Amino acid sequence: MPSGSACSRRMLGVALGIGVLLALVGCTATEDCVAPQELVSQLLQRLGGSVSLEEAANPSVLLAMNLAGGDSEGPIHKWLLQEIKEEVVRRAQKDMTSGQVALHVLALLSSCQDPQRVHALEQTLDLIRVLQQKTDEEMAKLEADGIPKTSLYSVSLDTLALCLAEAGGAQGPSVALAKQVLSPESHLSVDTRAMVALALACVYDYVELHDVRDLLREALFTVSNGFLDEQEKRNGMIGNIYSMGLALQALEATRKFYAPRQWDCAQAFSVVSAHDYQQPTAIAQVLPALVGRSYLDVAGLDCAATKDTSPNRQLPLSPVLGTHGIPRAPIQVHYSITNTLQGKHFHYSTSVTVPSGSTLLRVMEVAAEENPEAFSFQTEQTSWGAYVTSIHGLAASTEDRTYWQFLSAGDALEEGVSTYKPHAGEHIQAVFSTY
Ligand code: B12
Repeated sequence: MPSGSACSRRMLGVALGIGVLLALVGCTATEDCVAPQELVSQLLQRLGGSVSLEEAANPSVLLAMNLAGGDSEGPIHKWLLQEIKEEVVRRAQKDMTSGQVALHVLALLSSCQDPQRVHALEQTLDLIRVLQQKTDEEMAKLEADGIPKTSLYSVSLDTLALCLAEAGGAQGPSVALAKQVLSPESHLSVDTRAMVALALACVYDYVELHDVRDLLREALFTVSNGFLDEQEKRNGMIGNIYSMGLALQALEATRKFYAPRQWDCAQAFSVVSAHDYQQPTAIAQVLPALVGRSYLDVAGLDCAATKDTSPNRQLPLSPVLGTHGIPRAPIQVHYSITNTLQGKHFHYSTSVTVPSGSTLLRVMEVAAEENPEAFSFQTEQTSWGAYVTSIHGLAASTEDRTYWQFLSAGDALEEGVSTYKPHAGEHIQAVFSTY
């Protein structure tokens, strides 16, 4: 783990609230970008507490714990690692997307495991081979149709994982990704550009062909300077609060591509530390950046020190925090669903009453209880919470690149339905859209 900078140690001495701590940051961009240990420990603890025996193991969580220096001999680590190995042996070939396979590869590498030989359930799997096959399928579709099978974000994850595992097959996709970020027609999100930058920064160090190196350097220069410009213009913010983790990791990993320009990391850190991240995946994306690391550091972890011992099943279960017994005032939320994209068009509106502090998911459930004909819907559990797959019988499709988008007063929500809490009188729209 990198040693704390002089500035973070100075701040630690001042025992104040976390937000205030970082507001006091007097660090300059020349000092290490490391957040106060207190903030890091709090987020690590929250991450550990999120791990539950009832839910699927989240590879991003294991990856972040390993990068942020959590106790790799602890029961949570061991349980996550064992579950992740079993999960890939069971599911990788059959029903994981390329990006999910890549995330599992990163998690295994960060735990000093060889992804080419994953032993679990009395089987051995070459997960790199699976990743190469799935990446080939993404690339075939990208070359034929101009869009990958899943998303450019996933293709970037694939490229990063292949590169960090020092397996073949990262260079082709890296060239395609570089062209995408340089194309004036492509409007990639901050999250996607950040993941592209991480992948390209890894591949860059292995490439010998001058043309390819030049292309990657130009793409990395463009993405990183774009982030620095946006941070300057928007007072520290790059994208939204949930893209900050990956954007900061990318700025950490691409320093040589924007040098001699400097990064005011203290300004960016003050934005993320003022936010109270709750979702495990959100914490997992921001934590590496807060300890001055990025996913690229998976390759440099000290694996000699790690022993492979059998998993300890005594996982302390996270306490379930409830709000039982606290009466909450009822609020009214307006909710509408619209499809003018596909098949028979429809539009339904309703107003529902829920206790204040309820999630949008609760609003949708009440609407569906009151009028199932119109408002019934389906969700799938993902690492970011409940993803709405279908409303009024109309299902999103990866094939057609359609999804149910959620908006409030015309602006896309920055959180999903199981996290977002509408306020009294708010108008929430679900609109069937393309991406
Ligand atoms: C690609 C992407 C999408 C695609 C996914 C489809 C596809 N085929 O790829 C589309 C465009 C459909 C999408 C939709 C939404 N997204 Co999105 N998405 C991403 C992105 C860029 C990458 C996800 C990914 O591929 N991960 C890698 C794979 C391997 O992991 P995975 O777990 O299998 O990924 C799946 C889930 O993440 C799921 N998913 C994608 N977005 C969201 C959002 C929520 C709330 C949930 C529960 C699931 C989910 O789709 C992925 C592919 O199957 C992330 C960025 C990030 N920082 O993670 C944002 C991100 C996860 N999305 C976000 C949001 C807010 C949304 C929307 C709620 C936006 C809206 N206003 O409607 C909707 C979801 C609405 C719904 N129906 O429930 C936020 C979530 C923040 C939060 N705190 O919850 C992120 C972090 C972007 C951001 N910085 O704001 N998204």
